[in-house]
Amino acid sequence: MFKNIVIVGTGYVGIPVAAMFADKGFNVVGINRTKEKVDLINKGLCPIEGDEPNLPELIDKVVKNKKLVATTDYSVCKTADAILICVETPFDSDKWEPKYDSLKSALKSVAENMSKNSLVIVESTIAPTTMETLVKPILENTSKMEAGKDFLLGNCPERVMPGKLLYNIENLSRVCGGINEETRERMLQLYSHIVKGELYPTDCITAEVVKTAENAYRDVEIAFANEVALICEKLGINVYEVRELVNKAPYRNMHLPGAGVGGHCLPKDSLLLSYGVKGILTPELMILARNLNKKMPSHTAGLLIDVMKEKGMDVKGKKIAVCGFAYLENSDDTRNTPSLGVINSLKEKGAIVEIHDPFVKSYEGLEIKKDFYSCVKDSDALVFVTAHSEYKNIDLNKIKGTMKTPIIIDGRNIFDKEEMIKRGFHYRGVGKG
Ligand code: SAJ
Repeated sequence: MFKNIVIVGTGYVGIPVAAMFADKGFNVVGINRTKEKVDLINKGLCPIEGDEPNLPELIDKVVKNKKLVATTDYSVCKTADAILICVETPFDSDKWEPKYDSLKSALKSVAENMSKNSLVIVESTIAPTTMETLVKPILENTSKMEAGKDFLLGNCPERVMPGKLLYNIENLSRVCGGINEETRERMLQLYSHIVKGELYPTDCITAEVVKTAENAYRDVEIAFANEVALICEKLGINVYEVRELVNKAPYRNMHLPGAGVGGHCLPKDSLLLSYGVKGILTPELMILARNLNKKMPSHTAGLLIDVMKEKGMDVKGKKIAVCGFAYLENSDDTRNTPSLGVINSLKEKGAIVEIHDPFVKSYEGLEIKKDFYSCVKDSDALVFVTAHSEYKNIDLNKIKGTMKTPIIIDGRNIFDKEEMIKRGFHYRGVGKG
């Protein structure tokens, strides 16, 4: 039924799914617009950063056995039985619209080359109605073929997470939104080769809403935890104790408050969902939640400014070490990292900010230090924004001895307040009054 598969976009979503289909014996071609990435893959190397268990080995294996090849050339779509589109779909919050440039360009190039009876599937996260109002028209108008008749069209949203790319694709359930019954059947046949999780057939718009809603839901849950954290700060209690006891109640699952919400999904998916009803409905809760989560980095920086004010100090000219730049613990992924918000808030007040992260190599010209204790030396304060495991085992006596002033701001409940005060630190934690 399927022999040749083309994956458009070989990033966090495309490269693991390409390697998995290749490992199942399909002839897979990965299309990427940058020759560097294409060359990397054709050498059997993984084109993405970060620790991805088994992915580098799998890519090496399937490239060696010639089941996976990379190219910049879309003509390979001519012989494709299935074409999966896995390109980025960021959201421009200034213009309040998705940035579909990569998606449009990929769709046009696919349509110029694809053959009759191919199955085209969009795995990228898209706003509801995008399949009907953008994807289908571009494919039909460019290919002069009719979706659902001359070729099949579906939306199967990805559910990957950095650090668990292969695991998530293999084990999580997937929603297969097809334009008609035949498409849904073909999608289930295709994905059953690599997905052990349940495959749920539905229509395209339902699949679009499920994907954006599942992440909007998580963003709202985190925002609720952050709001309770702000309340606890004012009441002088510990939100993490509150959270633990709340979650003793049945059907409760209060999330973790913290220094902010980063990543490639949560910061944009509620905006994509609300964009799907632009002009007909203005969702309130999820936009309020998004705005609250966006304020957490500056709130975390504010905790430092407040504690310095209490000590008669001004953050201006002070050396502040921001610990953790990745958006997620023990990861090097920096997309939409809350740390940038903390750093910019402190720099705006004149602070001299140094950045430490054990995993992140570099970021747009910012120097990211690798040696924690040298970063701490002579600092006026440490601000912990990412809960990297390394931070849980630091030598507190050593850092107290080398810091100029022992101020610690804890954005991820890494430390125990009472313990830190006992050791002579001036300590503030998000959600800890
Ligand atoms: N965060 C909190 N409090 C929480 C959980 C997360 O502040 O209780 C913050 C994290 O520090 C991070 C951000 O939110 O900055 C995102 O964390 P995440 O655990 O949601 O990680 P992501 O962004 O990689 O989320 C992805 C999503 N998966 C997909 O979109 C396919 C999300 O829906 C999943 O729930 C998550 O992976 C996962 O747990 O697998």
